[in-house]
Amino acid sequence: MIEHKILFTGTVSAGKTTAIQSVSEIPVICTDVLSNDLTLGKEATTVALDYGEVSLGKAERLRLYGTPGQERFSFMWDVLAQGALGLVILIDHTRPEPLRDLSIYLDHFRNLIQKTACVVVLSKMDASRPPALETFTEMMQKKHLVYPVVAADVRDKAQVLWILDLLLVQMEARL
Ligand SMILES: Nc1nc2c(ncn2[C@@H]2O[C@H](COP(=O)(O)OP(=O)(O)O)[C@@H](O)[C@H]2O)c(=O)[nH]1
Ligand SMILES: [Mg+2]
Repeated sequence: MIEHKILFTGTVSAGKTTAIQSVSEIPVICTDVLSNDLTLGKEATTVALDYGEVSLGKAERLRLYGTPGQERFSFMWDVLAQGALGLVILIDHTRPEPLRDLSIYLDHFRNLIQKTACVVVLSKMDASRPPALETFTEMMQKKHLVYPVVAADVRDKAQVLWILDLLLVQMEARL
């Protein structure tokens, strides 16, 4: 059995826990706690990690880890990044500065991304509302990071499998 560790990161409420729950074949281990931080706009937030698993055929399994969103838990980001073979960055497009959000994760995980694979996912996106998807791609090109940027609804299992496929294609290209 070949196993790959995949890490989901990104802003609070972008859908990290949801994405892992959408595809996991085991009950997701989730460390959400009730939050007293009303600015987050939701009652529960992840403080340590999420964990789920999905198998690809008989010989391969992905171990899916989700980071906490809040930057004050960023010490966990580095712990969780160890040994990861790919990174999914989820950006909630409805937040005030989604480009700035993306920049924070790209900068923080730059070493991991350059050694492995990355997909940027814009969640909750309404295509009529700026910034356009191309703006995110252009920002990454300026940082010399050439990775797919897609809009997706991670509540949908098929779309999360597609995101994982976009990562696996890059991983295979590196072998
Ligand atoms: N419209 C939309 N809502 C989403 C999407 N992903 C997650 N949500 C909702 O956003 C909320 C926060 O999701 P959650 O997975 O807890 O975010 P996390 O903080 O990144 O783990 C939940 O109510 C989800 O149902 C998405 O792709 N589109
Ligand atoms: Mg979460």
